[in-house]
Amino acid sequence: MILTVTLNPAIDVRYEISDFNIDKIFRAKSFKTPGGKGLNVSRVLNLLGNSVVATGFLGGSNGTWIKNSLQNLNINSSFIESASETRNCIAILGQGSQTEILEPGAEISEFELKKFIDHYKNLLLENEIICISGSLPKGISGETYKLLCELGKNKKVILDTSGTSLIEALQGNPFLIKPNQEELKAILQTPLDTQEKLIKGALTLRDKGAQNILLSLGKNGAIYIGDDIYKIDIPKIQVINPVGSGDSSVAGFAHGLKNNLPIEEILKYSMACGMSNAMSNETGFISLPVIEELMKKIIVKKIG
Ligand code: TA6
Repeated sequence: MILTVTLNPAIDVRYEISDFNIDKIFRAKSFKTPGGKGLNVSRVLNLLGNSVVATGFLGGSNGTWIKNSLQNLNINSSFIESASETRNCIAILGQGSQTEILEPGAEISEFELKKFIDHYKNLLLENEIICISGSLPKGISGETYKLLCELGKNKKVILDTSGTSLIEALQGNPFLIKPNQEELKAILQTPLDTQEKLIKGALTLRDKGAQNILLSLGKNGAIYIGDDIYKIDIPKIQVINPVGSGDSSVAGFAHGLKNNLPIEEILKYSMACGMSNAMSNETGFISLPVIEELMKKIIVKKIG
């Protein structure tokens, strides 16, 4: 099975408001999904036919709602209960634009964290691929991600987080990190306006401990730095909802890894899942026929 870790899950509430603007009142229907990055990864992995177990913290009535929703989706969950309520995250989708409002999340006590670490050690015994995603809840430092990576050092740990949580976790030697261009720019505090600068910048994260790097470049595809360096070119698509595309691309990568595919195929899966999510209204959702079509149009070139 593949283990997904979401320490700061959320109920993702989506509003589709085509003429959204500030300073106005809108009446809109809400769509809810179990969210936080790792739960989007879980849902896409499940749609790709993988067995997944989702872990992290859940609390209060929002926590119960997420647990029940995962059960309805046939996704195994094994969360630690927190005394503090799980958050809501809001996404407002306009025409080709999105506004996100992300709550900070539950406060996790030292006791709850210790309980989780013991639980995680047990879950590691049964899972080879570990996807750790998202922000950290209050009460948990970046050191925690470093520890989770270290504990999983004999496994393949995919870590998708940003800022200081990412920097601190690099010493734990995650198998893969997946920053986007903006996140890399924020970390390095330098303009990254050429492919050469992007590769050089990403390589500094490898020097800090990441084993492999998938640098996403939005509509310009991605650069992968592993044993070799690859540029991935993607076809133009009509974006409907980009929320969860990064998470879907993590799921695509983990799926390829799980099935021992060659790296070129893994990268194609990763991109196709991200794009399929962006082409759908739903967050953390993919369509298998769409993926099949997209895979034919993605070009993976070895550039170094
Ligand atoms: O990637 C989109 C999304 O996963 C939403 O589902 C929302 O829950 C949010 O990001 C959470 O991100 P965070 O970085 O705060 O954990």
